[in-house]
Amino acid sequence: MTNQRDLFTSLAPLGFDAEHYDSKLLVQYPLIGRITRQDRQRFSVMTADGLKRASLTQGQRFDKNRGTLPIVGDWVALAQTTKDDELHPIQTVLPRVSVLSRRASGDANLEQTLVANLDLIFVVSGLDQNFNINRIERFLAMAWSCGLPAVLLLSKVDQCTDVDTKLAQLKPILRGTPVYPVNMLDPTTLFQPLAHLSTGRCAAMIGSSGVGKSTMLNQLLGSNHMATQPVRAFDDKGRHTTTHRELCLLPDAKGLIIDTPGMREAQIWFQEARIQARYAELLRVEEQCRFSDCLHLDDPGCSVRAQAMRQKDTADLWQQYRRLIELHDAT
Ligand SMILES: Nc1nc2c(ncn2[C@@H]2O[C@H](COP(=O)(O)OP(=O)(O)OP(=O)(O)O)[C@@H](O)[C@H]2O)c(=O)[nH]1
Ligand SMILES: [Zn+2]
Repeated sequence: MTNQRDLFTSLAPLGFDAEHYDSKLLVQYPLIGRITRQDRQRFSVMTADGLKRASLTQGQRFDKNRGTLPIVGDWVALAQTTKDDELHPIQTVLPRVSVLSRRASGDANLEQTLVANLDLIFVVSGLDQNFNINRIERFLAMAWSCGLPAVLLLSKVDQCTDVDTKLAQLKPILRGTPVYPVNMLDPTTLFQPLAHLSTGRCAAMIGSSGVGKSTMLNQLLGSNHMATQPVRAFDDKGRHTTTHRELCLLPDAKGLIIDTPGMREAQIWFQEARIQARYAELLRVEEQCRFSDCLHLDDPGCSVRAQAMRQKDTADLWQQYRRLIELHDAT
C-alpha cells in the first residue's frame, strides 16, 4: 500500500490540502476521495485509486440536518467493499474549508448547501439579453456572502456590439471583482480568467441558464462532456440543460471547475462567520471606531472605513462588506 505522503501527493491535483485536517483523522480513514458528481443519493468519488461509486449510509439517508450531508466538492472517507461493483458507503464528510450556499426556495431561513471546498466563484453572465446589472450584483454578493472572492465572466462577447458601454455600467457594482468578456467557443479568450486557477484550486460557476457554463467546461476539457443547448431566440433564455452539479479536473491539473445548473435568481445566504473571516483584516481596527456600535457603513468616526480607504484593494473589500450588510438588512 502507498504511504500516506504519496497518497496526499496524488490527491493534491484534486485540491487536497492535508494541513486543513487533523492527521489522526486521516490515518483513521484509508480511502479518501472528492465527490465529483451527485445523482440523488449516488455519488461519484475521485480517489487516488480511481473513480469510485458511493452511497449514503442508512443513518445519513434519514438525517434531518441536511447541511451535513455530502455534496459535490466534499472530501469524504469511504468504507472499503468486498466486491468491485459494490457501492462504497460514505463514512464521513471531512470538515469543509468553504461552502457555497443559497437561501432555500420557499423558506427565508433555511440554508441550502450547493458545493463545497471552493477557492473562488466564477459568476457567468451573458452579454446578450441575459445582461442585467442587478442580477449580476446579486450573484457576486452570493459569493461574497459565503466568504469567497468572485471573478466575473461575460460570455457571448462575439455577439455583443456594445461591450464598452456594458463594462462602464458594471463599474459601480464590481467592487474590485476582475471582469473578462469571453467567447466560450474561443479558448484564447479564456486564458486570462483561468489564470485565477492553478493546481488544486477550485472554482464553481454560477449564473443563469444558457450563459455558457457547460460550453466553457467542454471547451476546456476538449470534449462534449456536458450537454449544452441553444438559448431561445426571442429572449436568449436558457433551457435549464444542466440539472446536476459536477466537478471537473482541468487538463494538466490546471485547477478544478464545478458546473452547476442555471439559477433563476441568486438567493443570497449570509454566512456570518465566513463573512467575518473574509473581512477580518478590515475589522481588526474596529475597536478604534468612535462608536462602540459602529456598523462600519457611513458612521461618523469609523476607523474601519478610514483605514480601508487608504488602499484600492482594501477599499474594494470594504465596499463589498458594506454592500453585503445593505443587502442583508434589506431582506
Ligand atoms: N456565440 C456564443 N455562443 C455561446 C457562448 N457561450 C455559450 N454559447 C451558446 O449558448 C448556448 C447555451 O450554452 P450552455 O453552455 O448550455 O449554457 P449553460 O450556462 O450551461 O446553461 P444551463 O446548463 O441550462 O445552466 C449554447 O448553444 C452555446 O453554444 C459564447 O460565448 N458565444
Ligand atoms: Zn466603524
